[in-house]
Amino acid sequence: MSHLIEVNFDGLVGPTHNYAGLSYGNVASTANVGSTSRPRAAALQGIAKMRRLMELGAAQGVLPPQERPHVPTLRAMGFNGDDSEVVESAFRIDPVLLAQVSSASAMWTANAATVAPSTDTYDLRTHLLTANLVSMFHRSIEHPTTGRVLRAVFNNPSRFAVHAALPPSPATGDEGAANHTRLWDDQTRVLAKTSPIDSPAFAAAHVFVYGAAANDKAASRPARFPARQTLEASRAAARVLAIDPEAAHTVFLQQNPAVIDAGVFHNDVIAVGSGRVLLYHQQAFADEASAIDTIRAALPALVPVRIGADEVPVAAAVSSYLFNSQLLALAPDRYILVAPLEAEHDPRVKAAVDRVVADADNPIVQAVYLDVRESMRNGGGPACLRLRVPLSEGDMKAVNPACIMNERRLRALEEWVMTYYPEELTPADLGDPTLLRESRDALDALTRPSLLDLGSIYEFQTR
Ligand code: SUG
Repeated sequence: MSHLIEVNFDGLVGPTHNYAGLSYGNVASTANVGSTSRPRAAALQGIAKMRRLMELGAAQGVLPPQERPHVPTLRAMGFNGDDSEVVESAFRIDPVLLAQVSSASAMWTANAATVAPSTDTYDLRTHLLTANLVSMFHRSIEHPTTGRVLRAVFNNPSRFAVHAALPPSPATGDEGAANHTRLWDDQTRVLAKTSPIDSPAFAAAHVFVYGAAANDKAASRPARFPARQTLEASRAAARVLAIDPEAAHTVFLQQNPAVIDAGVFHNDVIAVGSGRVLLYHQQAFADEASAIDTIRAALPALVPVRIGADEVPVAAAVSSYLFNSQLLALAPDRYILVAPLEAEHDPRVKAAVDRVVADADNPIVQAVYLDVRESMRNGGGPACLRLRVPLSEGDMKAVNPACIMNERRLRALEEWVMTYYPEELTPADLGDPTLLRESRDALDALTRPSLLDLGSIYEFQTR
């Protein structure tokens, strides 16, 4: 049994949550472009999800939204005047740019960073690598603030190393934990590592899944949609996280290029793993048999749970987001799958989940379905909304306590949402400087000691 507690840090949906069709290759984002969004409902759905996870026995943290519209980016793109003028003229002259700097995309914290816990690293610290998200402009502007947020939450450098994003380039696209799965044998008691000079002693496997090897021009790659995670970035991530990329417990697997072209823009849209279980679709990997063999060599206790293409076609996996579920390894014989409502509503998908829950050869004993519809309409399911950070008891004490949730804090966040969030947003609303002012008021209140106690993490707070 591991002595780590896995804390899910969910991203709070921001007040400018909208559907701008910004993510080419993300089917839901493209399909819902221009429709009216409901930021208040979106944020409340996110908070209700956190409450439900806590009821199931999971530890829950939170990460704040980002300043949107992001005026510093508009200025860098040549818009001048006071902040209201900057927003108004961007709306008139380049509404696509304004939409890009207005997205609440930081809510999908599975893309915020990649994490290696203190048991697995050379220096006994928890390492977090901020993701550069270079493949989509609207997401590439997140990482400087994300870095400040992570430093304000994991604010003890003797326990946590928060790394700046990898240098941005087409060959170094890094999308964070959405393409990284840590598996461990939860049936074995693991002793804490005591010396920083030991090799990482923990019996955990780190599975990095990449879309393409960018520098190998002969390698296979998707034909239609971008491969957002590169092998080069995954290997660099392992080095930065202080786990050995050459060691047997660190594996790099190629995603099946055909499923990227079918709308699987991250591995967490086609596979989810936790503890010793990997739930995956038959077509998730470029080479299924060798992928499973490689992971088993890294973690002999592996329990692969395979969903066949005849049971759930890839298109149904994408529309239902079955694999974007959270898999909670609550005890060696008690795993719970937390899936989006859309998975319950597709009869084939629901039947596959029922089959997995009934099967005695895996420890998944229950499925819970959640309504995160506002996020789903932009291609973000339950697993996208959370960053997993496994923490020892000592690490846990070093985390900014205001960001660890309890019922009182959830209620305070709900009140805050009700005070500041618009009920509805249309594309035209993004050009209204009132939205900018109200969003800043909301974020300023959120960073205060009475809520998340983060200090000044936004540019508007330090200018
Ligand atoms: O990067 N959607 C996000 C969804 C991220 C989901 N995350 C994981 N699978 N881990 C993206 O494509 C859409 C925004 C818009 O179109 O308005 C967007 O950014």
